[in-house]
Amino acid sequence: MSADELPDHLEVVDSHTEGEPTRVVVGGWDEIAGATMAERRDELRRHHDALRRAVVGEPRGHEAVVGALLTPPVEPGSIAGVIFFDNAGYLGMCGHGTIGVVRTLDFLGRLERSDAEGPVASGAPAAPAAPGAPAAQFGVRTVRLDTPVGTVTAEIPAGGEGGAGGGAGAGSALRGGGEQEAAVRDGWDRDEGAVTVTNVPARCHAVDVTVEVPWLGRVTGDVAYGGNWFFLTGIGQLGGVPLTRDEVGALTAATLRIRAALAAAGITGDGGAEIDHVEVFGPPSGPWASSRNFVLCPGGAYDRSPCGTGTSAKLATLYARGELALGQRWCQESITGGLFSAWLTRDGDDLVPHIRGRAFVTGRTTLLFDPRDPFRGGFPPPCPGGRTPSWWAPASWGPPVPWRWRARACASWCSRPASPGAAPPRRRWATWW
Ligand code: PYC
Repeated sequence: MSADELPDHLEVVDSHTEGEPTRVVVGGWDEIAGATMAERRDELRRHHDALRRAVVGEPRGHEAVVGALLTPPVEPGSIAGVIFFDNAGYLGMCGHGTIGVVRTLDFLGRLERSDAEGPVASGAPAAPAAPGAPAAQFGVRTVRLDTPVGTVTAEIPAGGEGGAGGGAGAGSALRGGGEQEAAVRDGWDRDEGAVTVTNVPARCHAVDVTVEVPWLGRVTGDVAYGGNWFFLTGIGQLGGVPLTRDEVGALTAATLRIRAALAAAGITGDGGAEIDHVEVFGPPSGPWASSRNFVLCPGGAYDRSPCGTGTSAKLATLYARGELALGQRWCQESITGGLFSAWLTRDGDDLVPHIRGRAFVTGRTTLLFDPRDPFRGGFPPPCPGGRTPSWWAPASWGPPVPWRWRARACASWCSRPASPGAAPPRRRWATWW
């Protein structure tokens, strides 16, 4: 599909989950061909990629937005299929996005409808026992969603009002101001507005993998899967940069270098899968959390939430190291202060992560695609290599990155086919610099 074939308009609902935005397409997008969710994702990638860029990319979106396209389900008992996408491409799974989708469906009243229709939600398995589970009187609706990497389950309290479009009411801990702060620090995850996702199984692929990274030196971390592939390392490996939001530029620069070095060294997940997320962990900002993280996403943006698939991968590495027991709660804080509460259960040989967090609907919008608009199909995201000027790097990382090194990294990042008539990527970025 080219930008010329975009629809006139699309209906979307925007939300954020612990700070990270999700844009769910709820109308105007035709059904995608394919018998499985993986086939539908591939169909989207091959023939409808202009829609992805138009929905999440600038000028309508921005680098952090994750889009979600709903499809009919492919598995019995599921209410829908969902394909997640971002500024760089398509995600296997997305934890914050699933919480956003479920909150959005609740906001639209579609969970009630599926309850009433019977087989959809009622076919779902019983909720797993959870540390800090919501109070029983709220009741729990369980819904299943099919993704390209498997079916996930989400629980949302019936009548939960905390994060829905109607806002917070009496009894909610999400009232803002001092009360919100108290809730965040004192059992916020028991709030009736929180959504719990039971993710696809997570696994630790390799521990203590060392890679040589330009200007950082040797960096050691673990490789794990939580619905996407991650390299997980400690902030101590990054030459003294603090794990704070003020240092997002330096953290982005460092993690981009780590990711490029992993690819150059041939370090992958199972079957040569690309490691497209890098996670850095450090101490939390207070006793309410177990750890704080910074997560580099595939398109070079950082996750404003603690990253659901990244937290799942973290649980698998902690378990592999004997540092987390089944059912033990891990509270992951993000660089922005967003929080996920998480724990593992076992299903046969599978380690199953559970992630609980809150989403808030922020808008309900009709996106318009004016045929006269030259940017109606968006434009490609800026090259992440272009987001790492050398002045972001602390002096301890060594001399400024030479132009030629950056040009090489950009050229490999920008290997996507250029649109007809566009300058070749390398020349484009070289000109930009
Ligand atoms: O929450 O899994 C997640 C996620 C992946 C990328 C952005 N968020």
